[in-house]
Amino acid sequence: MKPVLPVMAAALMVLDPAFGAQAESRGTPRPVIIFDTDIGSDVDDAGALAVLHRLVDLGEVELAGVIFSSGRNRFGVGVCDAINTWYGRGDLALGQYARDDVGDPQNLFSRQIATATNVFHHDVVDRAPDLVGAYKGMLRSACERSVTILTVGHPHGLVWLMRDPEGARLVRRSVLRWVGMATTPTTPGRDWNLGANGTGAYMDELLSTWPTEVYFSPVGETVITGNRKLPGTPSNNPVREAYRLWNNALKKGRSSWDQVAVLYTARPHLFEVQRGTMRHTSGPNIVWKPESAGSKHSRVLPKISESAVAEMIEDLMAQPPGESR
Ligand SMILES: [Ca+2]
Repeated sequence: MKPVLPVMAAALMVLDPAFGAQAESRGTPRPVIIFDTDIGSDVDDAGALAVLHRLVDLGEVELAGVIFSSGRNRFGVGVCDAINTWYGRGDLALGQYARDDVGDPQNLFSRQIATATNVFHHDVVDRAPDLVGAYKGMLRSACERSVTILTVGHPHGLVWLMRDPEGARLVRRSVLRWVGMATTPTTPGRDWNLGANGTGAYMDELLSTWPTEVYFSPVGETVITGNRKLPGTPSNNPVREAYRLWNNALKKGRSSWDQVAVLYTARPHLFEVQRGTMRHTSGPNIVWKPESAGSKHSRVLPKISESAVAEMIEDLMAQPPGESR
């Protein structure tokens, strides 16, 4: 997890000793994000981590650490380390799911990037600490109710965290909200993140025990990014390489579900919030019930056009690391 540019990395360290202690000039606390991803199944996770790092560069969020949630292709954590290193944050805390009951085993870019340590100058290939311990370490360092847990993959790690007595205490103390990328079908439908690849077995427990407000972000399928400005970035940018390897997305572009969820955490004024209830029905299927009284669930929908969202995401994905503008 070594930083590739140690001097730049030191200059970029904007994290306080206690995450969340720093505030923006207008007095609003800067969101402290734990990014939980199933990177590898799709490439929008790579774009989302890029957007997140840029938002840290711009001073809009803090990033406490990265969790890789799939147990079936262990190279995803190495891709996370490569991207963190590209952005000068190669020493960022990492966690990884230790079991293999959840996840997508297919390999489209993870192994290629994770093992190319000579190209991307990272040092984690396929091993990181267990995610429960990693989550607890990040939450211990955080101020009260300062943390946004942002899941852009299967969120079963939150179940394991809540089953751990100290983990549950830390969630109640430190976590402000959970933002999750998930579809919100009004008749029962299959969902990749909350239902598929073994995750459905955890959803009843998670949705009934999770103690904070939850914001589900369903938009992104028709927000196409990765094919306009990202191709102009250096060939040793691991995000560019992920898009090149994933079904030639560097030319074709790819949906941006995960980047839209990131955008909500930093720029909520661009989104409309609708109250409702998410329920797991059976197997990989979930259903969204709008306007449920007393619910802690909401869904977030961009108020600006999809083309404007795509342009904003493409800019953030393609801007060079470390520049504040
Ligand atoms: Ca994802």
